[in-house]
Amino acid sequence: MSTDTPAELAQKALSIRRSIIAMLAHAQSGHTAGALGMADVFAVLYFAVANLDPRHPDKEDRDRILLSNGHICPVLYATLAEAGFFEKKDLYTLRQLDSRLQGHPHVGSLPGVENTSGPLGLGLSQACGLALAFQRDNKTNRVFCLMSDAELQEGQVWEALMFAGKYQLKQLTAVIDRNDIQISGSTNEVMSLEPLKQKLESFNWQVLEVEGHDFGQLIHAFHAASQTEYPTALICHTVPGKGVDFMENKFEWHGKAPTKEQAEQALAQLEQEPDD
Ligand SMILES: Cc1ncc(C[n+]2csc(CCOP(=O)(O)OP(=O)(O)O)c2C)c(N)n1
Ligand SMILES: [Mg+2]
Repeated sequence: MSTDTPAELAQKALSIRRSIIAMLAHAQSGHTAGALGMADVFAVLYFAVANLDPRHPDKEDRDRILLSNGHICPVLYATLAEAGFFEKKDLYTLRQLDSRLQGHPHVGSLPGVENTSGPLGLGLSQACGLALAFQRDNKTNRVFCLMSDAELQEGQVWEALMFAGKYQLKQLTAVIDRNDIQISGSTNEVMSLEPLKQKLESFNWQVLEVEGHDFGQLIHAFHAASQTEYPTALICHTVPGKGVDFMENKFEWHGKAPTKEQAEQALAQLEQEPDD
């Protein structure tokens, strides 16, 4: 959308994290850890990488950002509001009956929402379809598919990986939140994914690994993804609950919203300017 500096991106991410806490505390339900953990990746993707225009959310040449792990939609909604796709006050309708901001996103409900998700494992197949269509139409639109790590335990993901490798869907970037948590514990313990990089490479993907809170690394990796003949998997090592000390790296915050008191503590911690 623009070319914000790392310091500006850090400010955007901080604001996104504050919105996530505020909306979840207001709703008193929803998913906190993954949403906070991916705020930096979302800031980079929406504000420094993707071709999008919030005033023209349906413009044809836009890049497509799909959220496959729909449960972290508070970070999607907060980012879209931050970018001006809709008003920030609407964030307080999260999970209300008839709201446009449901607990899992559905396409057509809100400007900027490109796919329906909730059942894990489907988004990469949706993204493959879009990327193949762009390839066949000789269009340059990029397709980004945001995914979680435990989602890779779904068989359909590997069918999509195989498909993208076969058709060399170079416009496709899978952005994997490698936070090593899922509902019931550590992803590595519940069902290990390793060696993940080698597995993805063996499906004919370019695989890049980055620290998911390092704006420079993220910008560089998204650029590298645009320079290859292969689909790219971007493994982002993130800290679930990032920015709030009592939430960080705790799988218990996967699907829990903060109480009013916890939200106040969290917002106090999210006031300082992040180091960059
Ligand atoms: C097909 C399917 N099975 C089960 C679920 C229930 N579920 C929601 S999130 C989740 C896994 C959480 O792990 P991860 O996706 O890594 O999310 P994180 O905690 O890192 O945000 C599960 C099993 C689902 N949404 N879809
Ligand atoms: Mg996870």
